[in-house]
Amino acid sequence: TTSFGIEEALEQLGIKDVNHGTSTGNKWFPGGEEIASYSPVNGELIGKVTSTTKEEYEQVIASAQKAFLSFRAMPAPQRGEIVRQFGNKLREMKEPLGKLVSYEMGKSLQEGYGEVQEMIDICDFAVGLSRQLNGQTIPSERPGHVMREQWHSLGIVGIISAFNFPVAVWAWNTALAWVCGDVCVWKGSEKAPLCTVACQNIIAGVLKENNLPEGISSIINGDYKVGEMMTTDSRIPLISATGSTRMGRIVGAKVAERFGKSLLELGGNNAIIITPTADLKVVVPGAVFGAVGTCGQRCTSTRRLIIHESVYDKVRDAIVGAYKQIVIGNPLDEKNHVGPLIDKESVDTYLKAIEKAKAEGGKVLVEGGVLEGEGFESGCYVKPAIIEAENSFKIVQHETFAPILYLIKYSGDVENAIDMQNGVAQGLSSAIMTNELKEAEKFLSFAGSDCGIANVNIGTSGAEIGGAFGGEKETGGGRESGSDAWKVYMRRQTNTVNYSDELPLAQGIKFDL
Ligand code: UN1
Repeated sequence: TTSFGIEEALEQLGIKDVNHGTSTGNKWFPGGEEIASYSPVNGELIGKVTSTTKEEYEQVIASAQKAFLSFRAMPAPQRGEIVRQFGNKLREMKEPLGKLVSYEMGKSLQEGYGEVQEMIDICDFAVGLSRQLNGQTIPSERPGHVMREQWHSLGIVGIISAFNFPVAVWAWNTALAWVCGDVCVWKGSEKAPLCTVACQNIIAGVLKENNLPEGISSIINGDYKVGEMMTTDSRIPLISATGSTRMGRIVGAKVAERFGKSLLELGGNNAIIITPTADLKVVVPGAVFGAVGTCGQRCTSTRRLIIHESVYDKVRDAIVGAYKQIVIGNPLDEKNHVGPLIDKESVDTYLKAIEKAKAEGGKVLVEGGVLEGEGFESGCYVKPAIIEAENSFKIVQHETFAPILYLIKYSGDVENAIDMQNGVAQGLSSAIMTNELKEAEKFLSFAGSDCGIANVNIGTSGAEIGGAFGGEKETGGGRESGSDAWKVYMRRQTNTVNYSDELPLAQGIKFDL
């Protein structure tokens, strides 16, 4: 731990050996059971976080309900000013927070910094948005009447996030929710609980400097039972949940049962279609970063390459060749491209997936396996694998959160590739590599990719915050981040005002007394 400035980063972020895992801002609650956080980088204990008790949860919600009443009354641009200050604090803390992300979660330091950069970017976006929460005016069919639409603050937003983006997903939700006048309760991943505490420390400073009450930003910690307190709680009008399809299916049903809104950001099974005119200079880095970046643990990770038979051998050889250049090791060391998987359970899932692919007839082109020896003591470092497969294999249809890339051949027209691309249960991200205008436009048309994200000549991962982020089918249908994703954090109200002396009814209905 002493190397790479980790001790220093933990100190700057206010992380202790045992941290309280429940907070309403500047107030912290002692909590119950401890959750230990071990680094997948070296297997060392980083610290512990106490989990939230039922009584503490009740206090958190009471505090959030109270804060909402004053926060929603604050003009939106003033709330934007708070988010602006938050973004500035993140700029100051980019280095320690990026390091903690890398150390606790295992992604490369560059990607750790990139994740904090996404937080900064969404803050900037939200500041501008705080002056643009515009409604529409609508022509009324009745004389002397006006219609308009207003966007009002929604209330408490419950955020459930995953280990793979342990800080950015929180910011995508909170930065928008706060300018919208909502208050947030966040349950971060129990696999990266120190990231949650570090983020809360950062926002707590901003809230204190502005004399804002407790309850605007709260964190809770624990396993799924703590998450369930939120999903079944009708005091929380919106639950934004990022994670597996398995989790989303449960969360979505629980929230729907009480008529809450949910924003679901679930699994992907993202493919790149590589056509005969694809430019290898673009294909290789796009596909390789997509497949091995974050050790294959992004929901946007590239899982499948659908390659035209006429260029198959050439593309395969180039990708296999590029895999030979990949350096695996401590993600804090910037000479390494790929760090560890999050934990041994993930390693197990990865190994099993390779076995399943082989059993179904897959041909291994780049051998996987677990790395051992010096520097790999945590047991979480694996080799990115490439397997030649069929789209119909059960394992190919499944999202394995690990660096396994399936190569699939297509023949004939691009429509055949699009069918394969769409022929999975998930619908998050997709891409086509082509210099043919017609192929690109077909891919982007209504009859093309069925995903929430469809790219041309770039890979499937690494989306900018300015666009709406999310996907269809088993990905859950939610959209967060840019575009008009803010609308889900507000309630829409339609107003009709009569400024005439008569009371004409809509649809021309006569009702004479
Ligand atoms: C995720 O993996 O949960 O597009 C989010 C990307 C990142 C976000 C990924 N901007 O890869």
